[in-house]
Amino acid sequence: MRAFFAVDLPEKVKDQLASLQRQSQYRRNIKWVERDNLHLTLLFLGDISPAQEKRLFDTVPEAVRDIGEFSFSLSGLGAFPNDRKPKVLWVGVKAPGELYRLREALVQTVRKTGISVKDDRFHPHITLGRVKRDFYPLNKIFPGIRSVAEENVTLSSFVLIESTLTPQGPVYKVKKRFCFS
Ligand code: 2AM
Repeated sequence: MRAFFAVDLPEKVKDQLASLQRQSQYRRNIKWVERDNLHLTLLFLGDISPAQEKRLFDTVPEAVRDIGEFSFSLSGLGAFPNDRKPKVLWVGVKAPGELYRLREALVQTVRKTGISVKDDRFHPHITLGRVKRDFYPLNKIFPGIRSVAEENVTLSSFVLIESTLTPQGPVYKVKKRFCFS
C-alpha cells in the first residue's frame, strides 16, 4: 500500500483552512485538498508491504516513547517552489523541536524496517491545494489575506495513513493511530 505518517487536524482547524480555501479568487485552476483530507505530513513512505506495515505497528511506539504530547501553531501562507510561481499552496507551521524529533525518529525506524525514504529538509506544512495550470503569484491567489489566525494545535497522537489514488483524488484511510504516552 501507498502510505505516509501524518498529523490529522482538529475539526476547528480544518474549518479554518477550508474557509481560507474558499476565499481564493482562483478556484478553477487549483485542485484544493478536500476539507477532510487536510493533514500535516510527517513522512511519506511510498509503497510498503503488509509485512513492513506490521513491523511499523510494532516498532513505532517504542521509537517515539520519549516524545510526549506537544503543541504547534499555524503560521502564514506559503508556496512551493516559491510565491511567484506557486505549484503547491500551503499554510506553514510554527513547530517546536519535538515535531522535528518525531520526524527524525520515524525516519530512523522506517529505515530499520527496510523502507527507503528520502530525508530531505523537513518543512512542516499543511497543503491547501495544487495549481493545475498557469501560474499566478501567491498574493493574487489569496488577495487581501495578510495572515492566518495562529490556531494552536495540541498533538497527542499521529497516524499511519493508506492513500489510494483515484481519478477523483486520493482516498485516505487511517491504518493505525499512535498515541504519545
Ligand atoms: P504534501 O504534504 O506536501 O501535500 C500524501 O501523498 C502526502 O504525502 C501529501 O500530503 C504529500 O505532500 C506527501 N508527500 C511527500 N512526498 C511525496 C511524494 N513523493 N509523492 C506523493 N506524496 C508525497
